Amino acid sequence: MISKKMTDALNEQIALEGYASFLYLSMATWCGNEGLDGCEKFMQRQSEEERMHMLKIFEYMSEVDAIALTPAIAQVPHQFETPQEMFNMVYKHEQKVTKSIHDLLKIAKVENDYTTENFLQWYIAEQREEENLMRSILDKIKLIGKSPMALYYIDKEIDAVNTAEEKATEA
Ligand code: OFO
Repeated sequence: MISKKMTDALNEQIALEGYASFLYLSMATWCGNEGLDGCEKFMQRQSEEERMHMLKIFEYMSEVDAIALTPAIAQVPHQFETPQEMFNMVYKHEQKVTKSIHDLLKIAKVENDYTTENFLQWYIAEQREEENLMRSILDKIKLIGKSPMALYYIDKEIDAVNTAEEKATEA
């Protein structure tokens, strides 16, 4: 059994992951409308992953006899200026999630809640990977610059990330 404080904090994390899933779905849709098919596919997969992160907490809470709450999701933005602005927003959101996971870990440590501490380790590693991925995408976008062909090349680069991730999943 976990504490009431930890239960509430995990429910907040569920809401954050759920928001990320909807935000990334909205971004995927925007990309699709802009003809950025590689980015659309990438953001769809990110959205699915966030849903999976949310569901993992549901499962964990059920295992430790705590009640997980299906969150109300605030309206997400639907319009983005450029892929760069959009990926910047993703990176910021991932940093927010990382901080929130670290805060959960602090609670677990204070409460000697070793079970939750162990559960959170997966998220710590995941956030490190995600932040690194978003940073490398932003670096590439910066390198490509603002030529008339920039959007085309950005989309091609993101599609190469899709292919690499698909291969990694298959392996
Ligand atoms: Fe689940 O927020 Fe990152 O990946």
